[in-house]
Amino acid sequence: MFSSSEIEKKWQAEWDKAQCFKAENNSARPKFYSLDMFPYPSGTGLHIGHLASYTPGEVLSRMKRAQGFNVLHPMGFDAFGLPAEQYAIQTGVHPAKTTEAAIANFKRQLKSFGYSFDWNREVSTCDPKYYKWTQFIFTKLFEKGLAYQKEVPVNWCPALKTVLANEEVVDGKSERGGHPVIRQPMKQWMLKITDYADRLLQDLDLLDWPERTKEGQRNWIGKSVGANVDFMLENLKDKITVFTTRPDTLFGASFVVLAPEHPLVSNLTIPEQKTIVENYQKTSASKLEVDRKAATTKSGVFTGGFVLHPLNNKKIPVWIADCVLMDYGTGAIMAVPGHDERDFEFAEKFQLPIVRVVSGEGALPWSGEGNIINSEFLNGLIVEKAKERVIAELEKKKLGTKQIVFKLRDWLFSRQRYWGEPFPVVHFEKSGTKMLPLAELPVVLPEVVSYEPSEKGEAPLARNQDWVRYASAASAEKAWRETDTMPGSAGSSWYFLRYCDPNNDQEFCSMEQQKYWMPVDLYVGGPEHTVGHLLYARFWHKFLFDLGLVTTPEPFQKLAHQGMILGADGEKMSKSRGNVVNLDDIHTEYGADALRTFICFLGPMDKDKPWSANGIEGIKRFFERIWRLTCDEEDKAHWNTDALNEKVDRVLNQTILKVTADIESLSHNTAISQLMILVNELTRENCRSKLALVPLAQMLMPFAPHLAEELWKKLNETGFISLATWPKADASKAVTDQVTLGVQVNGKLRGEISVSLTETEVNAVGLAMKISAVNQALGGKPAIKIIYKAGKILNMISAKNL
Ligand code: ANZ
Repeated sequence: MFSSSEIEKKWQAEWDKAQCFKAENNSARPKFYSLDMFPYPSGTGLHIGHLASYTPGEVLSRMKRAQGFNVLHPMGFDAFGLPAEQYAIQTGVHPAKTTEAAIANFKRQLKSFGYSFDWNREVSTCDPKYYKWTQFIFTKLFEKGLAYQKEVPVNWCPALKTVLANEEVVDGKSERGGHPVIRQPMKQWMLKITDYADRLLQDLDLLDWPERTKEGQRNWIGKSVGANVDFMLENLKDKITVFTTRPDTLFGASFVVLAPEHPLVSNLTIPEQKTIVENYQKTSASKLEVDRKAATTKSGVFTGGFVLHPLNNKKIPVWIADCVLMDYGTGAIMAVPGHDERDFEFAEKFQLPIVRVVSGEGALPWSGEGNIINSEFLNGLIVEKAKERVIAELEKKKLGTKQIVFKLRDWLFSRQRYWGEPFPVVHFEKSGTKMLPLAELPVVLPEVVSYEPSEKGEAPLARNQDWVRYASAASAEKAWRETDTMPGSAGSSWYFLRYCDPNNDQEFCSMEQQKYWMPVDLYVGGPEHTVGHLLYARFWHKFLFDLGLVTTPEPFQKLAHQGMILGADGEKMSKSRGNVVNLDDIHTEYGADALRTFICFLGPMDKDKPWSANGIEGIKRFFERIWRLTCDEEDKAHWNTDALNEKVDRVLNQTILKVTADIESLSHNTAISQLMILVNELTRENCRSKLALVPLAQMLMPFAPHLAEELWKKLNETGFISLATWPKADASKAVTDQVTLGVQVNGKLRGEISVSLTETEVNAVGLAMKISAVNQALGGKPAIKIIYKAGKILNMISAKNL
């Protein structure tokens, strides 16, 4: 028997030596760009989830290479991040050191699984040669007005001493570590992703992505079509503008609600209500936005002030409530309790009027279709028509306009951390904030004495005053460098471009290389990146596209997600549950090929699947059977060159067709099942012909490349199986004249027979009678009438039924 550890090492060294997986620039061959989400190189090394993520793209890459494509299958490291920094804070070891060691370990591990990555193109986001270009892209964003600084209430985590993005906060706690997070105003760098909201939404239609992922981005971008409507204050000077998606219900508006931070609150509040209002404002300021959105019980207070309804001038009371968010729409709403559930609850609680303005079968609050009632000139119209009509009227009176609003917020882009890209920014005492020119990039991350932010939340870089003070020959003006760093998602927003041209020191990626390699043909990674990385990368790409710096409007043409590998108990793997599978142990026990193949065989790639030790044993036995077809007990080759019999030839051709199509559609589990059918057939027919064993080994290659190379050798083939031309099926040989025919007795299905399309009636009936259910239904007697059409129908009628 072959020893997996021996053959793994041997072939990995040979592939390396021959540079089998090197992607060629300037090739005349068609390209295939297969991308995986690059890992954060954590100190704990690779786990089985990484394998689940990297194996699908690997299998397809290997087949594409064999099919003659010039395959770009790169790997790199998303190397800035919190764990290395936290470790540095605890131990004083520079994060660059721990990161370097972790990368070396990851690389060794990835290689040990036989992945066909082109390591010549490795990138690491913490490498100054790489982040020079991350900084460059930032300077472009600033030049185009898409990067700006703003005092914003941010999610501040006192324990981590850093600001977190909304996506990094789960239920009011930090995603990493679960520490409490509070709201606090701070000056931050922001990126105007909102300028791209419409295009990010529309271009989703161009992409071959899972529908749920597109839907996730659509909801996150959250486009709402409606109207801004003005309600004048009683002084007739100021006005409150509300945003509503239901202008048709304007006559049902019985009160107006402002966000507690709304600038007109103090204006409207009457002296008697002042203390109540101010206290309410204080409590809501301390709350997180997520909590305000999720609050189940409605709270709010009356300002004592009133506004005028824009169409009938009725007086309407103005309230404040923290369920109205200041940074959505206009920070003010008209409440229509008859047709909005939240407003209904609010009106019931505070005993405010509830008016029905849309007819319909259901009770209030009614959000369905209907005709407008109690609404003057709108009466009788359906909802859609009434929306148009009311907007036209408001526009005429200059009291409202059609309005489109997005949920998407600008991207909070600065962190008060050490281990990230420094900004290419200098603040001049008089002339303001400026970007450094490309010639002064990269701004290399300076050394610091302590990696911890100060108690005030000042970034660690601020402690290296020598570095902070900026001196230039060009100007004597006092100037300071920016001391915040960029978030983790900066470097990962463009790394796929760098792989196309990793050593270019003039440009982040030449147009020539992009024209050939982009867009990515298959991107595989976890669904958890839907509204983070996958949206940010699309935004940067569109921005660069507008500058004429990239060749495609979208970076990732096709996207697939891998499911999770669960513990054997069907639960998520976790240390506390004790159901974690140790990758090193199973690698030693079963080998890389068995692991790769088993991961593919577990089930559909996008589903979560439990680990099973029995299952992987089954894969090992499957390998042994293939080995035995090729070699004898002494591991000597014992194949022949006999012609294939018709049946074997048919199954072989069927297998080539199915495996090729299944790998293409990432249906790897069914491809492996078909290979098992072929192996069964060869075993049953005792077929050891090279004519079948060679294509079998080739189809095994994407899954189990080391074993496949070994078989290739045993079959006396030359070169690498990894590079050999993919087998072609003869489709005419794959068709079978066998059909499965249902057998009916008195019109009721009782069994099935497998017959040729031209089978005679006598033979078909003979076969049918061997089925005991058929025999029983006929009462053990011959049928007295038979309806038979070859390949179509067999119905036998018993005596009683005539
Ligand atoms: C009146 C109305 C009547 C509304 C009705 C809805 C139903 P989406 O679809 O999520 O965009 N709204 C507007 N700005 C808000 C803010 N800053 N904070 C909280 N709620 C806000 O929701 C739009 C609707 O949410 C708007 O339409 C408004 O309530 C409310 F039968 O106006 B509607």
